[in-house]
Amino acid sequence: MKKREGMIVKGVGGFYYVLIDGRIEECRAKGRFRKDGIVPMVGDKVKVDSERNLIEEILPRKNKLIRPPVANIDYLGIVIAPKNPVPDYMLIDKLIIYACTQNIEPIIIINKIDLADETLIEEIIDAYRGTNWAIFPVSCKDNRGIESLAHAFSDGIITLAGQSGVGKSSLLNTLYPSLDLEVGAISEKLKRGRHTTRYVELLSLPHGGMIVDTPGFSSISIDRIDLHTIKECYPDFEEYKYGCRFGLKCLHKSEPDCCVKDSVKKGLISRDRYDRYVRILEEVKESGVEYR
Ligand SMILES: Nc1nc2c(ncn2[C@@H]2O[C@H](COP(=O)(O)OP(=O)(O)O)[C@@H](O)[C@H]2O)c(=O)[nH]1
Ligand SMILES: [Mg+2]
Ligand SMILES: [Zn+2]
Repeated sequence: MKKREGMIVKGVGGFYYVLIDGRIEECRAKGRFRKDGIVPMVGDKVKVDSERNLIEEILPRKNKLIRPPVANIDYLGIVIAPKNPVPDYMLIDKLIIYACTQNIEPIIIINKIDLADETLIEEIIDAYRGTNWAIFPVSCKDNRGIESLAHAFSDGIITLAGQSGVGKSSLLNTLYPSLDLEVGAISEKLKRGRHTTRYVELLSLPHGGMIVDTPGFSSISIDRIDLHTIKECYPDFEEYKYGCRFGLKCLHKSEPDCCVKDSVKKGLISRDRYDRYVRILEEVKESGVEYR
């Protein structure tokens, strides 16, 4: 029996559309899955019996998101606008933490650069420079930066997240013009109601890479994350953490002789990023989850 490997790009009414060798094949899942409680997801890498168009096996998942319901996401495009709306930095930092804990690489996308002057954009870049993650200033209005952004995830699957109004739908339309999503003031809720028959789909882009055809979360709760895990999501602290008196046990919060705190004082780590880090630790602690 001939088995080939592919990826589910869409699932509708019991049919799965599997991308195999550059072609999309309509498949069903083998009956056994239902008995075992296995539900194939968009993004799943699968083995297909191509004579019977049957999904025989789902390969281990790297991660599994709920909103949007997609597996094996490689990149989270965190969309920010310099203004209209002003950045919600707490949300941005929480999205970053969420991405890291799911084994997803954050890509910071500053959209609407046509609306702001250099200094405002530099301010946002500065806050995240120390993380070494890719930061892309773009504009859906004049297409600046779009090409380089598209290249950044040409080896994987990306999904977009960020505040309402930052331009997630516009960005999707810019990257994949035939998608033609509604843009503007219509609330996400209203939209969802109207598009009850729409299913999440992975779109293949001309530069390579795939994008989830609907924006993901615009809010996030990270209550259930261990405080030390949160700490690990700050590559901007990385270089300094070995200098703390309590070594790797240091949360960089109220411990004495903390090299991370000293580095904030010296201006080597963004003060705002650090202050928000402490607020996030407090919030998570208040939610009642104890740390080790
Ligand atoms: N000036 C400017 N406006 C933009 C840009 N991208 C999106 N917009 C506008 O911002 C508003 C919100 O965009 P939308 O894509 O619906 O944001 P979403 O809520 O994140 O999906 C719309 O009025 C868009 O036309 C951009 O690059 N520049
Ligand atoms: Mg939208
Ligand atoms: Zn420390």
